[in-house]
Amino acid sequence: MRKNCLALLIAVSLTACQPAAESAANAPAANEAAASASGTTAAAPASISIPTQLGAVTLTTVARGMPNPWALAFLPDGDMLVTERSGALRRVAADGSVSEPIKGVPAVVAEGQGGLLDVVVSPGFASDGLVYLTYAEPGEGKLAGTAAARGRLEGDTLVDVEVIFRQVPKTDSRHHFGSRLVFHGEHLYITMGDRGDRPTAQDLGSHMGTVARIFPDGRVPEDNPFVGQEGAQPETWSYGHRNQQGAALNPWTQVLWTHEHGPKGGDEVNIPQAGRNYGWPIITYGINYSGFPIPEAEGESKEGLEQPHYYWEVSPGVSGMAFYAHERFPAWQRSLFVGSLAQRALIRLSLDEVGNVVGEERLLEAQGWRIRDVRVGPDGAVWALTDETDGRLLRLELKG
Ligand SMILES: [Ca+2]
Repeated sequence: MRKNCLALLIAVSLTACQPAAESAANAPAANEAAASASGTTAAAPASISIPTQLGAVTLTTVARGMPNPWALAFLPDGDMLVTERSGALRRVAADGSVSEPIKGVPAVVAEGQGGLLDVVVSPGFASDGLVYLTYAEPGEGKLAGTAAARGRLEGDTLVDVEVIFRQVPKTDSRHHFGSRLVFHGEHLYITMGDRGDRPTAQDLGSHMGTVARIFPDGRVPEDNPFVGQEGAQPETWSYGHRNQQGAALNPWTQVLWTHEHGPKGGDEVNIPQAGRNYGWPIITYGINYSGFPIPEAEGESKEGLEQPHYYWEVSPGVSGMAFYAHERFPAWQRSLFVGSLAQRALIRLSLDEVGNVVGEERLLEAQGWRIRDVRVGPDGAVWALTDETDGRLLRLELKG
């Protein structure tokens, strides 16, 4: 008894030394095997049961110890690829073991919000072995810009790496690099941010604040909306976006959905259509972090500018996006999962049959983790990454 009290006392005093969110994050993990900070790790997966609106969910920490993981992708052999913002691309096995960094990954500017960002595997990966990445690419001096590259994964190395897209111009900002990659038929979408320079989101001569649409080898589709327009970038599909860190193809309509960070308030879900202007910074539901209005803002709506499909008055700080269309958990059908960095939760939006948002639920609030990415795996589970120094790969499975 006395020993138990002493152990409890030590546990409480240790907890008290940590920030509130960290201690909340650590609480359910007390019985987990410790994981090393990097390199090859095989922590025994630890599961807990958490209550949700649709019943209990089994939450498993499959891997941890990855610093600030940014994106994950599933390989046909059951492994996953995970990017870390600092520049490492790792292979994570189903048992949670984490590989050394894969060689051949392009150099990145890992400063501010920059670094190694999204990863997706080619729809034809089984035969072409191609892996696609976005990242903050270094330029001359202090310049950096979002770029996309692809390479063939051979063992623990990316070979024949080629840059397929470069956001122009590069700037010395370390903000709002975006970005996500989404395959759609023969095309590839790339979502970006305004690089913290608001007016550029309205400048068709830059890729700032755009969704780009290219072929996977970097060629520009002739039917892109601004092809042939003088002074416009031909890759641009839509513009007037602020910072897009989430995108996915709606599996029921086969149309691209994206989300973007608002300023203080006004995070949005958009359904970007060819050539349309999504308004930033002319229209917004947010204000500056200073508490003052956005200088360029004229209000919440304006003729010729698109309204968001959905928006949050208080910003969750959205990152990662995944539709749920897998047959394994019917109760999750018609859900759209979105990670929240600022409000430290996994958001589940309920969609009706035409895609309107008819409900919103917050999962993982008790854990208090910043959620950077969310995907639905081939197993029908929902997978997520936490944006922490001791980043976790999570698996969520609905019971019953
Ligand atoms: Ca907008």
